[in-house]
Amino acid sequence: MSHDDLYQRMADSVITGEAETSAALARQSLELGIAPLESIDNGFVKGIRVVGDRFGAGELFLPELVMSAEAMKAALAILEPELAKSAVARESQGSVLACTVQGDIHDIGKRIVCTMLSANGFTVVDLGVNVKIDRFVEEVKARKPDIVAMSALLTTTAPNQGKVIKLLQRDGIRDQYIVMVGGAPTSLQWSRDIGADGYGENATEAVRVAKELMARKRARPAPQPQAAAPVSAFGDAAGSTVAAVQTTAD
Ligand code: B12
Repeated sequence: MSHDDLYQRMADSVITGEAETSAALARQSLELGIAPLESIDNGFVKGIRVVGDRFGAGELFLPELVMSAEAMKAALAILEPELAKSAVARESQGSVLACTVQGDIHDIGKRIVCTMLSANGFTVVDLGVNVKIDRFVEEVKARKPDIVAMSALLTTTAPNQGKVIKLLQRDGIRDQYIVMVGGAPTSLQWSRDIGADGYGENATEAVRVAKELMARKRARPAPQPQAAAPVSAFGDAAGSTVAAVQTTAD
């Protein structure tokens, strides 16, 4: 079977919501030496996008959406540990505090982003999904990450990314953090409109943008005392794992 055929079968397994098949295909791809992110992007994500479009068009309903999401997650359960393993021990690239914003329970894409950031040397703390705006701001203040990363998949919840930024501005600490946003309803223009520093269309872009913004931050003159919190405050500087602090907030 060619790689393209395999990718097509991966997409089909998500479309039909066959979790066991998705997991088996994920395993097969690893045996064939295919990079996990290739399988995710060329196979499984293509399938879940088709499902999303059909759901949006009223051709599929919530139970089917849920089954497809389960199939996607079954594949990721096999692939994510391999993604994380691709990490090369190196100096930490910086610390990231991530969440899916209040009102939103989508986390598949955010998890891929967090895993990829971690695999690329960032120390990531993922607060999970549906994280209340106020709580997230409090966590930012307490943990003082280099990067604040917010995911939103619903047009109704994407504005919560902007609300977090507004609260950081209100408290006079906005400039201490790099703010990155992503998720299907967001865009580069959206990130600019709400005053974020960066946007990533996918996990590869998220890593590229995060590294670029960190390089800019490091090139800046001496930061304010609060912003100078050491990355090691987040734990292991190798940053090889994503610390899932809490998976679901109220
Ligand atoms: C799977 C899915 C679900 C699953 C989620 C499972 C889970 N654990 O995540 C379930 C079944 C639970 C679900 C529920 C719902 N869903 Co839904 N869902 C989807 C679907 C099909 C795929 C999302 C996904 O996982 N994509 C694959 C990943 C890899 O892509 P991604 O999330 O976009 O992430 C990538 C990038 O965006 C980026 N990225 C993501 N986050 C971040 C963050 C940062 C900082 C950066 C830099 C980058 C970045 O990198 C990621 C990796 O490449 C989308 C359709 C779509 N096209 O998005 C609908 C979709 C998002 N859902 C939709 C809806 C309506 C709902 C429900 C309201 C349905 C309902 N009636 O209950 C509920 C929402 C409940 C809630 N309060 O959140 C709509 C939203 C419509 C809108 N305009 O707002 C969509 C668009 C479907 C549609 N076409 O109508 N859903």
